[in-house]
Amino acid sequence: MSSSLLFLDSSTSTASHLLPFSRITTPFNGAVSLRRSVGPLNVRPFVLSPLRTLSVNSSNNPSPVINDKSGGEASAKIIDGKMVAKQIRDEITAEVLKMKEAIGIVPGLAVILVGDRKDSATYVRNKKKACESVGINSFEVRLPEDSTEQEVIKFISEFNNDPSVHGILVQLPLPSHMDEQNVLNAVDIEKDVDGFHPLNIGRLAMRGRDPLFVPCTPKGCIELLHRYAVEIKGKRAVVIGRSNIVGMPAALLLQREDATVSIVHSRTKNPEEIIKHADIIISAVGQPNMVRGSWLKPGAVVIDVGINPVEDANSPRGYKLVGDVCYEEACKVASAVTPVPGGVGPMTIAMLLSNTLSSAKRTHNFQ
Ligand code: NAP
Ligand code: L37
Repeated sequence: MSSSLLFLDSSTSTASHLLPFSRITTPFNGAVSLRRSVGPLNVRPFVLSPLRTLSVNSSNNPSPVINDKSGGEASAKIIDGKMVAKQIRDEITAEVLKMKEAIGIVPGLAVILVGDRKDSATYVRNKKKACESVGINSFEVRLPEDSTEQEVIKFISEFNNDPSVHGILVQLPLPSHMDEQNVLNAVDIEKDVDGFHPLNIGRLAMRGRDPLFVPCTPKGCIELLHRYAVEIKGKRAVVIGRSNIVGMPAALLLQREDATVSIVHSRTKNPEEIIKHADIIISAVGQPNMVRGSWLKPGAVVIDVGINPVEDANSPRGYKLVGDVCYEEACKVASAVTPVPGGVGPMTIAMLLSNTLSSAKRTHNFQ
């Protein structure tokens, strides 16, 4: 079976930035978490909003700006994942450079892509580009659809033993003839930057334990809530979807942040009744515009993970991407909403870079 080791990119950025965020250490063993205060958020006065208004702590950096793309009556704030992700990448760029200069180590991320799903190929390409932009080395293995599980595991083992690789990501979904569990179990837990190893997920679920890595998409959702100063503690949160890669870890994370969490899935009866009580909604379903404005509690904060292509004759690609939540309607009811694209997607990639950097730091005991 042929396989190709496609690239090794060792470019590093020399840019040094004024850092917009105060860095704090998360409970997750030193994983980089970048928080800033945001505000004021200009919430509608009649809406009981979960958003707290905090003062901006840096005048030379824009606060995550609140654009109103929806016109008319809409009043929700737009949670700008694209902009926040850029700020995080700038911070990571500076940290990567600092580490290289201090100890000569450059973090490395290996990505394994099996088959030729177009969406997966796009995300992997974006991950490679993001690595380049912050100076992280990237390694990519592309394997044909009909590869065997053993072939995938062979590459994982090589990356497990390669000291220049600090993070290994197997892009999901794998072809249906492979046992996902066998493949994910083969990733060294110390390099499991996707956080999908059962040991990492198990630790995420247990009180008093910390995973080495938190899955990138849910971590990106929580990071957006933090950066927009959305209080989570004591709030009612609903996660729509219970997949291993998004819904389930998102619910665990919200619970760790002291939200009261309900999970809605395909067998839930009357989902709108449950969703209507939520202060915070994270939707990861994969159904375009499923969540209607009338399902939302006024002032709720909506994090829309869904990425759904729908036909669009006006787009050069012939389709456009929409979320799980009807954006125009949500903008009229919610206090803050993530757009699709430009919301959670770019944060997923930023969190992957953050996990890779913290892995390299942990391995080399570099603060
Ligand atoms: P998935 O594995 O297909 O899981 C979908 C979940 O939604 C399942 O738990 C399913 O319930 C539930 N569901 C399906 N139809 C439903 C309905 N009508 N009502 C309530 N729940 C329903 O999908 P995923 O991997 O979690 O991805 C979900 C979406 O997020 C997709 O659009 C994907 O493209 C997107 N995504 C985005 C990012 C990002 O970075 N923005 C990252 C990953 C995924 P059951 O468990 O009962 O089947
Ligand atoms: N870490 N992420 C990890 N591991 C996996 O196995 N499947 C998977 C995964 N998912 C993933 O990478 N999702 C994802 C989805 C969207 C983007 C990035 C990653 C993204 O960049 N979305 C852009 C739009 C991209 C486009 O135009 O096609 C956005 O703005 O939402």
